[in-house]
Amino acid sequence: MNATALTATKAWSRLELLAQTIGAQHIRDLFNVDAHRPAAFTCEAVGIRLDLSRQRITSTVVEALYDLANERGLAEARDAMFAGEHINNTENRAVLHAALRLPRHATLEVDGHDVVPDIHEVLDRMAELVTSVRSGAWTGATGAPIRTIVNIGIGGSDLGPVMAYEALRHYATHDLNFHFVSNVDGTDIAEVLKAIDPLETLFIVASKTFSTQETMMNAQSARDALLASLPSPDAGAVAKHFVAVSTNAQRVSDFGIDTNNMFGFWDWVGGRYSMDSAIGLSTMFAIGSDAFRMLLDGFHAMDEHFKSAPLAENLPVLMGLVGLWNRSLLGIETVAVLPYDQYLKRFPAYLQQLIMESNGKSVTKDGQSVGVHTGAVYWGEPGTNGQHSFYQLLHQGTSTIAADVLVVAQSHNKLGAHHDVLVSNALGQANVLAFGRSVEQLVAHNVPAELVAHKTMPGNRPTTVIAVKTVDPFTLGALVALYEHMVFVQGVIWGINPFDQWGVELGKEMATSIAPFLTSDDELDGFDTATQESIRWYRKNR
Ligand code: G6Q
Repeated sequence: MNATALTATKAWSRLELLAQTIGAQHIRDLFNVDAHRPAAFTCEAVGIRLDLSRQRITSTVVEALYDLANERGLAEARDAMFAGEHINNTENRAVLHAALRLPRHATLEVDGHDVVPDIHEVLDRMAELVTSVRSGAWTGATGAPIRTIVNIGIGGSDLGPVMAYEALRHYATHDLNFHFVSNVDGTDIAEVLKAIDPLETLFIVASKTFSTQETMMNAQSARDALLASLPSPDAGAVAKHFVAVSTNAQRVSDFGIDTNNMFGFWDWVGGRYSMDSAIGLSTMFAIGSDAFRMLLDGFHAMDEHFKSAPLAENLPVLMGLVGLWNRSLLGIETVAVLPYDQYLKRFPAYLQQLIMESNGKSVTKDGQSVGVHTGAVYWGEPGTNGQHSFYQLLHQGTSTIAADVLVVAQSHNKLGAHHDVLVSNALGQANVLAFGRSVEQLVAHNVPAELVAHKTMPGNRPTTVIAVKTVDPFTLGALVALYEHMVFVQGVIWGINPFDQWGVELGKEMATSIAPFLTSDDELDGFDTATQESIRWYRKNR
């Protein structure tokens, strides 16, 4: 990484000037000057069409962003990641989620050891388990076949599995039911336990560390429910109804899970980058091992694209740089993720963690202040539902919110005109977000004078349209990898470490220190007065 402060680079000064000129122009005017923007700012690779024409950019801006990428050593940093260097400096770890999707014949040495055979050994064992359960060969403690899969995990051990299950439901077997439990709120597991028969259920305890409070409490409650439902005591029941995805064999075995049914991954896979590791076991149960391989192939194809495509055609680079332009130079704080595909309904939630836990940092890798705004707030809801909810603020609120509009050409559910109407909504919204409606246009349409101000749409909301042919395993893999590498690009330019998450630790420590005081009468002197009062209120009302 180039050690020069970001703001001291030549490209940065140039971009600051461009932000005041081009960045201040209306997208409408940019199109008036150049109607061929869609051709100039649309790129297609790995089945994904990325249209950046409705962004406040020109080729001059993009050139300056490439210069910035070069000055910040983007290509070198990317190569260092793929080579397994310990780029996660605060945890002294390699960052190799891309290794998880390497084909069987590839080789990749990490700290002197080829990891590809290890990765495929786990994938093969996962596939064997899936076949055994789906075929009915694996039975529960009473000999009943498994009809339900419950994934118990949180954060990176939950959001990817949930998102992928929803996204690929069209490809999922109907012979199994799926549930996902994450919250330490007992309601989460309780409602699932009401809906299932533990004797026909396989619980996947997905926890890299096998020590996460939420996951372990939920796993224990699930184990209690299983034991309570047994017709007679059975010391081997837990092993027949629980498997683990973890790196911690001792804890897995202490829980009662047969370590032959433990599926491992490695410290170079971060939680939020792990949906394509063994953490994806529930996904494999749903779609089968062949389709899971297609998912991995989609990830891998995007990895290869990111590694080899020139800057001007490189989707993650373009998306990363334009996102950084919006955030750090135009001051746009948030991005709404708007998938116009019901199967992608959990994609915004997935991206929230991927992007915000990765780039929600304010110091560089060497502990200096970044000096500019970093990680944008990502949030969203599926297309038309959002239109009847928060789009009002997107269109006429006082904040400028950027948007990623996801459009799919072919629906898996061809039902009359539904899909054409859905797509017309996506394109209509992208149009209004970018171009708005001016006073002149309204007057020309004879809008009553007293309503003109109310109906004026400022537009000029930077909007990216990401289009794919259909949501299949390969495309989903490519789409997730696109965002993963976008995050990386931005992290490199900002000079931060996207692969640690120290910000979440202190809250966990505080919760642990508060817990014993909620159920005792101990003095609260060690806490601030606000926490003291809250604890007193809880003691009285619990
Ligand atoms: C993700 C984070 C975090 C993690 C969860 C679950 O990048 O590290 O969300 O995935 O805290 O951790 P375990 O898998 O260890 O239970």
